[in-house]
This record gives sequence, C-alpha cells and structure tokens, in this order.
Amino acid sequence: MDQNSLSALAADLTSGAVRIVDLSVTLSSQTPILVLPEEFGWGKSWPFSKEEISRYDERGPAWYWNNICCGEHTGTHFDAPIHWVTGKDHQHHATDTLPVENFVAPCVVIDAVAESQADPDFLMTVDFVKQWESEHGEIPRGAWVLYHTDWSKRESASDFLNRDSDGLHNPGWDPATVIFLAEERQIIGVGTETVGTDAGQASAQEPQFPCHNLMHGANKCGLASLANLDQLPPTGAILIAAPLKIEEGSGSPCRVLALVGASDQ
Ligand code: 23J
Ligand code: MN
Repeated sequence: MDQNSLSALAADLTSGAVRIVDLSVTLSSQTPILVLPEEFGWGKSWPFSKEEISRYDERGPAWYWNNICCGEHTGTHFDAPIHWVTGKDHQHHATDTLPVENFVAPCVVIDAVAESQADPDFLMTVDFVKQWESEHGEIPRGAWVLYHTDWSKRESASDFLNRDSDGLHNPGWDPATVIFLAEERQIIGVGTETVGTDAGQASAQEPQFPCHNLMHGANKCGLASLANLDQLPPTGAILIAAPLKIEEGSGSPCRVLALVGASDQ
C-alpha cells in the first residue's frame, strides 16, 4: 500500500473531504426479518432481542451490558457463500474464512428507485445494468453492486415486507443479471435495501432464489437490509462491511459503512 494514499485519506477524513455514510439499520425487536412461505415448512430466523444483565444496579453497580440474541440473517447483514447449497463446496466461504479483502472494496450504486416504485416485483435485467454502464462506465472487477430502490424508506415492517397471500413483494434480479455480474464483471457481491438479496417472489423464479443460488454458487457474497443508499454517488465510494467472525458462520449482522468523497454526492 502506498503510504501517501493512506496519509491523504487520513487528512481527508479529518478535514471532512471524505465523509462516512452509515448504511446500516438499527437492530431492535422491531427489526423486520424474512418470512419464508409457510407451505415450505422452513425454519424461522430468531428476531433480535436483548436482555439486560445489569445497569449500574445490584446486578452490577458500575456497569451496563446485555445478552443479545438473533439469527445470523437479521437486519443489515452479510451473506457468505456457504449460506446456499450451491456455495457449500467453495474454499474460504464462511464468515470466519472469507478473505478480508472482500470487506473493504469499491462499490457502485444502481438506481432503480422509479422502477421499484412503479412495480414492487421489478427484476433488474442485464440491459438495465448495461444502460447504467453506458452512463457511468463498466462495473470494475472486485466491486460491490448496490441496488438502490429506496425500499429502506418504508418505515413500517408491513410496508417493508410488503406481504400478501402470495408472500413478499420486493424488487430483485433477473437470473441472467446475477450470472452477468458474477461472471462477466467478477463483482464481490450485491447489496440490497430489502430484507434479503432476492426478490420477494424469488421462490417462484427459476432457479428459485436466483441471487442466492447463482451469487453464492459463484463464491460471491451478499448484503441485505442496507439503508441510506440515496446518500451515495453512482461510482467512487468505498464500502466497509465486515461480518462477525463466527466459526463456519453463514452470515452475520454487520455495521456497513461507505466512504464518500464530499464532492461526489
Ligand atoms: C434463507 C432462505 C431464503 C432466503 C434467505 C434465507 C435470505 O434472504 C437471507 O437472508 O439470506 S431469501
Ligand atoms: Mn441473508
């Protein structure tokens, strides 16, 4: 690493020329969690909860702390390739073994706000990505691709999950787009504002859950329940997203941050 670029970054952080944007949601008992279609009989992820151990009281006069409890895929969280059966045989595919280079990398932000507003089941196509690339340049190898929908602005859990008798309705991916991003662009992974990285109706897609199936099959990662993507430029930001080092973890809640040049927003 060039010593000068780090000292330039340090100066830019101090002066405010580089801003830090928090892309994470708050973890609370109200944080929406994925509801899988019940007819599959699939297990349920625990919502976030915390239990006070002591708070400057008889249980601990000078200290406050909690026990916490949740599924690995709760709130703003990381999906490791081992999460999906298609990713199970890769090397270094779990939260404790993924190369740390995945955790600090450039990101591009693809704006599909209007499309997601018009159609909650919008699926991003390869043509849509190529149209974005014609305006902003080719997605660089080794970048995160963030899917900007403004879905995180849906304040109530029911608006966010957008569930009806068919299940959830939120934007996702045409399977060909996932293959294009993984193979032609060699991205690190994709990040979405929705509860998971796939469309709400992804259990009806072919393959089922194409983003999970194909991204993790290609040893790529995912980030879900991101917020504040409207504060990022289409290109030029740096993403920091490091999952907890859970032994053989499939993912973990994480604090996701972006470094943004102040003149870039
Ligand atoms: C398990 C099964 C299906 C899905 C998911 C988890 C997620 O979205 C997740 O959080 O990884 S779609
Ligand atoms: Mn997940």
